Amino acid sequence: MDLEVGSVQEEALEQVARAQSLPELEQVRVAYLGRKGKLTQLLRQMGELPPEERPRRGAQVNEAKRRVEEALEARRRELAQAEEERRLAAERLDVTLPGWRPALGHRHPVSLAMDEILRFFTGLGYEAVEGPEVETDYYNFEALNIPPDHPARDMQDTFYLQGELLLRTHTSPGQIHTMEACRPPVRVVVPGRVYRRDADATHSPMFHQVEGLLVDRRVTLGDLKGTLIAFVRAIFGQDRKVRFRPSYFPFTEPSAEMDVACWVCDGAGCRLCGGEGWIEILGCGMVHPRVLEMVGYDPQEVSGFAFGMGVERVAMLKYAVSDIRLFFENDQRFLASFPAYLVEPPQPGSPTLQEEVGA
Ligand code: 2NL
Repeated sequence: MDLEVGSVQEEALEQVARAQSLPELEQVRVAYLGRKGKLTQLLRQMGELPPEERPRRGAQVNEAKRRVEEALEARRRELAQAEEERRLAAERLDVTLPGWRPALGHRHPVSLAMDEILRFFTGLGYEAVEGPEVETDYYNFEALNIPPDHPARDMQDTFYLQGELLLRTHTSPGQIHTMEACRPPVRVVVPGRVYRRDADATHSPMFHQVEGLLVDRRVTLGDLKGTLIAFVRAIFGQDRKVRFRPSYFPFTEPSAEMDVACWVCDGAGCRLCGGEGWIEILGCGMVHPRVLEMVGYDPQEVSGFAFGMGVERVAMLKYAVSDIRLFFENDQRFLASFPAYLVEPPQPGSPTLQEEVGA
């Protein structure tokens, strides 16, 4: 082989071997095989040779071109494979790592208590109905036989809006709407937000109530007692002692307050019950005849009982929460401590109503 062709070929093969990337390799190809490349030039210069030397020289240059092309192709494959390996290494994923656990929400403790209360009564055949939170003086006070000078009507206790409007102080207006719309028998529970101008560890200006109402022919105080004893025991324990204390509400006569024996000290007196041995759960009574008359019912034909309770109070007692404001601060550490299993759906072996009352 001619010295010149041989050294250009050597040089080209050396540079191919030294190329560290595809662009570098392309530069080498252009330098030897491009239009102005060194091997291309050698072919062009053949015209300057004597005619008898041209075929030999032509064969040598073409052979050199073939080797360089072969080396380029081999190196190109090597570099491409190395690049692919680098890319795969950079994108490597450890599919055996544990995944992210999705953050699940929690039922709010007030919702847990509310659902448990409503489930008891809807299971007995009561219908859950809702009413507006903005009410008139008539539905919130007058229709409930609350006299014009009653302290609850005071500006200090009730949030008044413009004109006759106010924020309801209890959900009773919902029962009045129901009685105006339906003939007896009526069996409803009315859950919802209520508003009172009061704020400390056990009072919030907005809280939740469930009230209940049953009106039919011949409804007695015995019906009230049987229903509410079964309710309180379903919520606070089947073997709890309960008691009724006489009380007063303008919308019921007679009226009573219902207590359950403290489940911490069983009546001996402790911090939960404030040394009393008893914990107040709800207020109740036989619907006042004046209230029945005002919705157009005949008190000689029908009678009824009604009750009301604060849902936050039930939740505080059941879940041992000492400050009502915790329910409204939405601190996730507090809310997440109420797992869904605090409310258990009725089981196939759950006691019947008769068993609950002990009848
Ligand atoms: C309590 C006491 C009570 C009622 C609410 C009621 C409603 C109508 C007629 C008669 Cl439409 N009564 N509701 C009756 C007795 C007590 O609530 O301490 N609530 C937190």
